[in-house]
Amino acid sequence: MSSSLIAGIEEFAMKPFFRFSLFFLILCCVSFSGCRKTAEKAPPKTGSFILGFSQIGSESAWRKRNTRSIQEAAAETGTQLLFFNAEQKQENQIKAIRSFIAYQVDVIAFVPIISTGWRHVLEEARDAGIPVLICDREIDIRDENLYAGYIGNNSVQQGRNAAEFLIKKFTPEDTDEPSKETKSPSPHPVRIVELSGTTGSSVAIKRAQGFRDVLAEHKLETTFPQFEIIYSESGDFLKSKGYELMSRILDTFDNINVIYSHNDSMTLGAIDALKERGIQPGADIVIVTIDAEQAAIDALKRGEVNCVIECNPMLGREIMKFAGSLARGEAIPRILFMSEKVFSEFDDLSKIQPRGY
Ligand code: GYE
Repeated sequence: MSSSLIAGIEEFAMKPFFRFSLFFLILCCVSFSGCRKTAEKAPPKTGSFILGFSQIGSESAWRKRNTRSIQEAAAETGTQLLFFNAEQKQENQIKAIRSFIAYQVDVIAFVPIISTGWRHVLEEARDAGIPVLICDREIDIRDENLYAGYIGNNSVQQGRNAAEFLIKKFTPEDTDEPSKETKSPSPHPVRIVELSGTTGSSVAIKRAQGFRDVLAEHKLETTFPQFEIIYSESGDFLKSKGYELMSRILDTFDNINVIYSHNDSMTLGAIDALKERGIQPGADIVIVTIDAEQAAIDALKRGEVNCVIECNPMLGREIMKFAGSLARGEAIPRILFMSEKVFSEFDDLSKIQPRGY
């Protein structure tokens, strides 16, 4: 093993959660040293393969369920899983991918915390003949041949679904039933604040884009209701930052009609900030949130949230299936979007199954 690689491993192995891996990695390299792979490495014989997986962290209940889904699927399929938690740092992901290359895994899979900065390490994986699977979040890269495929969520559609709910929510129902209250159209635009996800992540970028696309399309079609995004800032998908951000927004802006939050963790923090000020979430301010954690569904049932857009964390089985194909040298689809639902106050909420996260 080259001295620079050992130096690299020693450097990150001094990190608390990588210390164990240095021992494990050296142990494995010694035991596997005789089976060095080259760029033309032969796919493993039938049976188990070795998958190196770099996970972002544990920032939300959604992420923790995503991690469990991957670990459960590896156990179910007998896949040898090298799993590294990057604790929200891209540099830790890059180091983990380099250690997977050094260990000569059969397949690498990772959730790119942000969409840029991956070209060099993906070129190293290509040169080592190791296929790469992108999971959950997407990357922005010129040479798309540097990865085999993407499994995850359609974040643009999630943003579109959020805006489509708001248009339905704020458009008066024409009704011929005198008993039904007809909403009197307000002359003012609906004022929206957006709690955005991690800056630079494909999920935050695309959830924002899909949301804005639908509002812009709506504006072209009709003059009412109009929507205005008065403020947007990242809460990094964290409950604590959702609380802090919403507190600051409430101190700064009046007349907020809607909170559009890129994930439930930030939403739950924002709800705490609203309640501290005597503001009734879901009534005084309409709330649309993404993920569909149990806590958000429970808030929907209490009327504290108005719409929950599902983002499916259960990627494990598809990841193992596609990684197995790659390990055998077989092609996989370039993109696999998971199926996702929308839950809102317009639905029969009693039919929602327990979420499991
Ligand atoms: O919405 C959020 C997590 O990448 C789709 O990341 C995922 C997002 C999810 O922190 O809860």
